[in-house]
Parts: sequence; structure tokens; C-alpha cells
Amino acid sequence: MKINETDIEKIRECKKVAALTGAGISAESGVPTFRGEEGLWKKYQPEELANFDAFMKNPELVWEWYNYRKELIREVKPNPGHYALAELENIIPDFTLITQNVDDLHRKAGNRSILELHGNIMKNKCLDCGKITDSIGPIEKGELPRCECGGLLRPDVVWFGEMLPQDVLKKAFNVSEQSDLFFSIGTSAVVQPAASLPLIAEENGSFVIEINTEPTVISDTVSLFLQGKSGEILPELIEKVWHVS
Ligand code: BV8
Ligand code: ZN
Repeated sequence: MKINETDIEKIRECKKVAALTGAGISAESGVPTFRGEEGLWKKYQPEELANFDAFMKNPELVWEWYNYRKELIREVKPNPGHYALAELENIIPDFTLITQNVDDLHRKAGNRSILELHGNIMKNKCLDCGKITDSIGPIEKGELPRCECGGLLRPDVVWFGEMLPQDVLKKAFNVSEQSDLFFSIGTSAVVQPAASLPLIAEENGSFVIEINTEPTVISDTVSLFLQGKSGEILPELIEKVWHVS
């Protein structure tokens, strides 16, 4: 990882840190990304499945997709990239993790102050009474998961065209604006409004570090673009900047 002494000094002085993560940070745990070549699901695009109309048209298919992803996520573990961010929360008093991911891996890795912009795949919401449950009893083949009130359950995630939880989003905007150091990690930075967070940080004078295996639409505007795997770069960066051995 190429980083010069001046940048190391600058990063070390920062006190208010925010990190935005996307599917890329979970790739090394074996969770497929959305737009990667392996894609998440045979022939469908996430946008076709992760939306309310698709769900109402074919709830079985959408539940099949989410159950497939939940099975996957139950098997996987956080990787060194997740653990590095958990360590960062312990090193920096004013640290906030903002994630677009719904895979719960940051919580498993030990982060506590987490803003889940797009919800959490392990939680379900009732279409009728709005009750959130985190477990579904056994369902007969071809049956759909239902709430005890009889209402249809949906995954408690934010679909395309749906509002993000307003309190969570407001906090995410605030910490991005107030930050003096902002990380954009493993996200293609295309999905709004999450993708505006690095730009807001940049506008407010934060030092913005992007970590991604590929350049993205924001790579040439950030203060430092570190190309590579977050599971490798993050531990190395922490070593260089904060564990001055
Ligand atoms: C909203 C939860 C409006 C569900 C997700 C046209 C039509 C309709 C809508 C829109 C439109 N134009 C814009 C919109 C808005 C839309 C949007 O932004 N669309 C995009 C596609 C153009 N946004 C919305 O609809 C949002 N809501 O705007 O509401 C509104 C306003 C007022 C009133 C009512 C409504 C809702 C967006 C949330 C959608 N839900 N997920 C689920 O997960 O099933 S989005 C989904 O994409 C995931 O959350 C994911 O996190 C997110 C972003 O993707 P990434 O995380 O970036 O993942 P991706 O695969 O793209 O990239 C991975 C990156 O990692 C790559 O860059 C890769 O290079 C890198 N990488 C890979 N391996 C590694 C790595 N990096 C480091 N290390 C590695 N090892
Ligand atoms: Zn209900």
C-alpha cells in the first residue's frame, strides 16, 4: 500500500472519523457483491429484486432470493477488514460506522456505533401491523412468512425507491459533515443517497480515503485512493498510522 509520510501525519491528527462501507468489505468473507461479475443471483439484477413492486408481484421469488442470501450470510464470518474497523472504533473516541450492507457482519466483528442505512437482512417487517421480528417460524413449502397478526412479512431492508430510515440518514449526514477523516470502503458509490456522503465530507474539508479493488466514480475526487482489498489495506493502514511501533 503506497502512502506518504505527510498523509500518515495528516490522518493521525484526525479526531472525528466516519467510515462508509458497501458490499466490497464483505466480499472477502465470501458474500457476493451486487455489481460484481459473480453477481448475487443468477440472471436478475438487484434493482429488479430489491424493490417493493417486484415483491408484491412475486413475493415467493423475492423471499427465495433473501432466504438464499440469509443462508449464505449465516455461514460467513467477518474478515480482517471488518475487524480493522472494529479496532478503529476502539482507537478513535469519535468514530462512526455507516454501512449500506445488510449482512450484520460489522456487528459480529465488534463495532457498536453502526448506522445501517439499508436495514438488516436478518430482520422482517409486517406489511399490516409494521411489527419487526428477527425470526421466522418454519414455513410450509410454497407458504409465505406471516406475522402473528396474519400480515405478510417482508425483509426489513430498504428497497430501491424506498426512503431510508430518516433518523439514521440524518445522523449519517451529520457525522459525514462534521468528520475530519472519512473512509469510503468497498462501495461502487452509485446508490443514492449513501453515495453523496463521501462528497459531503469532501466539501466540508475532510480527508477522504477510498479503499476499493477498482477505481469508482469518486476515485479522482477523494484525497487518497488506496487500490486493493479492504481486508489487506485496512489492517496495514492501522498499523502504519495508529500503531506506531
Ligand atoms: C431512494 C438493500 C427515493 C436491499 C439496497 C432511478 C429509478 C429508481 C430509483 C433511482 C433512480 N435513480 C436513482 C435512484 C435512487 C436509487 C439509486 O440510487 N439507484 C441507483 C442504482 C442509480 N436509490 C434508491 O432507490 C434509494 N431510495 O432514493 O428513495 C425516495 C425519496 C423520497 C421519497 C421516497 C423515495 C434506496 C437505495 C437502497 C436500495 N437498497 N440494498 C438489499 O441489500 O437487498 S442497495 C444495494 O446497493 C446494497 O445495499 C448495497 O450496499 C448498495 C450499494 O452497492 P455497493 O455496496 O456499492 O456494492 P456494489 O456491488 O455496487 O460495489 C461493491 C464495490 O466493492 C465495487 O466497487 C467493488 O470494486 C468493490 N470491491 C469488491 N471486492 C472488494 C472491493 N473493495 C474492497 N475490497 C474488496 N475485497
Ligand atoms: Zn403484523
